[in-house]
Amino acid sequence: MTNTLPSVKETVFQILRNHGVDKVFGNPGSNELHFLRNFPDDFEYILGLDEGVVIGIAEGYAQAKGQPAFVNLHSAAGTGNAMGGLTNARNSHSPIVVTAGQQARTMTYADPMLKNTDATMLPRPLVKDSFEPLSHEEVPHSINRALNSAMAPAKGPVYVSIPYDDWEKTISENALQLEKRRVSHCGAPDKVLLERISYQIQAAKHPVLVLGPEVDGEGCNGLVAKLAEKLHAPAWVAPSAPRCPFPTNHRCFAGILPAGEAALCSHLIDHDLIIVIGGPVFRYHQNDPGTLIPDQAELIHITSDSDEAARAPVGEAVVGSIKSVVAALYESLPEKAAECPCFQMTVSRNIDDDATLTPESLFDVVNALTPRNSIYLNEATSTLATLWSRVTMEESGSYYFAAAGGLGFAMPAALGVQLACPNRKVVAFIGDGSTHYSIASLWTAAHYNIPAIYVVINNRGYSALKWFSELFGVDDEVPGLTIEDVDFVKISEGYGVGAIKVRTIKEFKEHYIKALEMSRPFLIEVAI
Ligand code: TZD
Repeated sequence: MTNTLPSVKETVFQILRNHGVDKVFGNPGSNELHFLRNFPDDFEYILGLDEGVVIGIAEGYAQAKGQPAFVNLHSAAGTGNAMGGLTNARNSHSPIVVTAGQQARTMTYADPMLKNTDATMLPRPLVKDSFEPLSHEEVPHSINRALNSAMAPAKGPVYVSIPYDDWEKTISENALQLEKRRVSHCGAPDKVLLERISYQIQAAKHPVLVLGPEVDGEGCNGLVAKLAEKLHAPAWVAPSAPRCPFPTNHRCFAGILPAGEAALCSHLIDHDLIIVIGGPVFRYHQNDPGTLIPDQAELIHITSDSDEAARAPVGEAVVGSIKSVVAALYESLPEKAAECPCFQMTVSRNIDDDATLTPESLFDVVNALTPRNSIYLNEATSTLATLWSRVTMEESGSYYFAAAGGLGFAMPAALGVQLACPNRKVVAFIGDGSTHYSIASLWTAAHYNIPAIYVVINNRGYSALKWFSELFGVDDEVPGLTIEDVDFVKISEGYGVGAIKVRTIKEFKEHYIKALEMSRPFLIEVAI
């Protein structure tokens, strides 16, 4: 028997240490103050000024670090503000534990202010699981379970609502066991299954790879590059991919697939076997009805996400560790005698000082000046294809994009990514429209001196929606797609982040080079 048992709070911090967590991303309210009181010295509290910022920072951190991010929000209202971010976090498989303070147990009967009614229901279906402990003794169990569940394949956010009068109470002795628990995931691919798939791949005349974000999440970029080379197969990035799963300067890199049925299928028309690894089949955006895959083609889907496999409309799925499956497949395949052809598109670049500033020339300059292992985020929505065709991304964890298309991701996620990767440069491209959704990220950047570079591409409106309006044939009829007269330099400086507005390539180069050398955040507004 232990004489003095620790408090719920002490035990929870021990559990967090055991999971490698040393940061709490949050925005507090009265329900959270008991948790934050006497905050331990070996933890850092990162304040976001609204919950969209908090969840975005946590998402960037969790993805880049590959470890759980721990979030503390204020009851139902704080959770509500975080929901847009949770749509992205769920789709990007980000392991985030979102805690929210509940009113005191002794008071919830009266429906007081800031009670989180039906707390476990509120964040669904945007979380993998959701708990509200029935007693204070259960709090450490719920947090431990949430951490383990968030990290279990397929990873994702998990929610825990905690009454604030639980934190200072004493745990039950058995909860001490939680402080040293560990859950590991493994699983070798089944031999017979592997042989069959390998045989099918070897029999294909023109295989093609389609790679999703999980390849990057598992750090298998190099492995799939070797697989593509061995197969002499072009490697496409899956439509709407929120991460970069393949080195974009590799001879097998074919580009990013369009996000509509017909257009996507037309890119795969010459292939008899489509091997999809680490992503859904397929994540479309625009309604472009068509055949799913070419008539003569078969499809093999390798994923760790059983739901992804269950809902795919075509092909055979293998659910398991994509790293193990791809490694085993690679080993099983024979080398080809001939040299692997080059599938890369060539682009003509323009980085002359006198050239006009366009998304193309902007990305060309960025590509020429930025260190190779840098990390990019993109939320300048009409420039996505341009970035993919012009910017070299070689290493794992080089690119992040809002996985559900919810704007307000890149401003805060850039900070989380930079916190997780202090030795890599982080550059976030944000459209002038998107910048507003999590603009208060600038305060966190300044306050904690997180040296991300923001490039605000200001085309005075919602260009991507203008493109969609043309696609839908409604371009003369839609209001609200133009935004004028916003001064991002003033806004940025108001939050404490230095900023400059540029109009020419020459000016951009000058200030971008300076920003790359800085050890503090900086914002460059680019008038396009
Ligand atoms: N609100 C949220 C939270 N997410 C969204 N995706 C949208 C609204 C709708 N939306 C898009 O899907 S793209 C876009 C909006 C408003 C325009 C973004 O404008 P921008 O970039 O200036 O950031 P572009 O390059 O001008 O499109």
